[in-house]
Amino acid sequence: MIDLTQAWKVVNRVLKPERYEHTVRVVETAVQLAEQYNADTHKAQVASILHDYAKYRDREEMRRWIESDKRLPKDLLTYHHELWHGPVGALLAEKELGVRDSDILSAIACHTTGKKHMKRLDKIVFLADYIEPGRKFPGVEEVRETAAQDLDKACMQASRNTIQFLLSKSQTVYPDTFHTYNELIQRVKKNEMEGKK
Ligand code: DGI
Ligand code: FE
Ligand code: FE
Repeated sequence: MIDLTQAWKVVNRVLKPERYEHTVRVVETAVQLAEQYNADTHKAQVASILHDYAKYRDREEMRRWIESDKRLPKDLLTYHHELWHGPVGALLAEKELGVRDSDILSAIACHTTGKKHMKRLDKIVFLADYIEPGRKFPGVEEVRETAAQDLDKACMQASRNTIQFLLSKSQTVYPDTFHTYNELIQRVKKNEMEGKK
């Protein structure tokens, strides 16, 4: 499997400088979250270094990968192409870079939208991409504060903010984005109810 030095070299080659800088901040944030929430810091590094690996792939190439690889959900094609780089990035990390670890591939694949039943590493990369210090989304400061306390709640807030943003622009929302929010808001409410008992 690719080592960290090789992974950094690869993304340094394929990403524009500002996207590479974003990646550096995502990795720093992901490592902090992994330490805080007892996740595998090595896997968190590999997944976050590679999370935007396919960001600058040609759109038609990504379309062909989605059409031809049976593991990729076809419904992606009917949603915004901005959503394609995660799932395609995971596929290409496996094919081109030899990444075999299913936790890492999953975290790369779902970093933009989240999904149902996210594992700890999925949440860490999803959240690190949202709260890295260069992000200026409305409401991001609240999510940063929550991230210090409650991983599920912070991911819920990130997906809620993204959905609100997309609705305010009359954009479509990919089902996995809703699944992330729905599952986590239920869990957060349940935890808060139990906390009051
Ligand atoms: O690749 P990055 O820019 O670092 O961040 P990202 O992978 O989270 O992609 C962010 C973009 O994806 C952002 O403009 C919001 C958009 N997005 C997230 N979920 C959805 C979505 N866009 C649509 N149309 N539908 C979604 O469900
Ligand atoms: Fe991304
Ligand atoms: Fe990113």
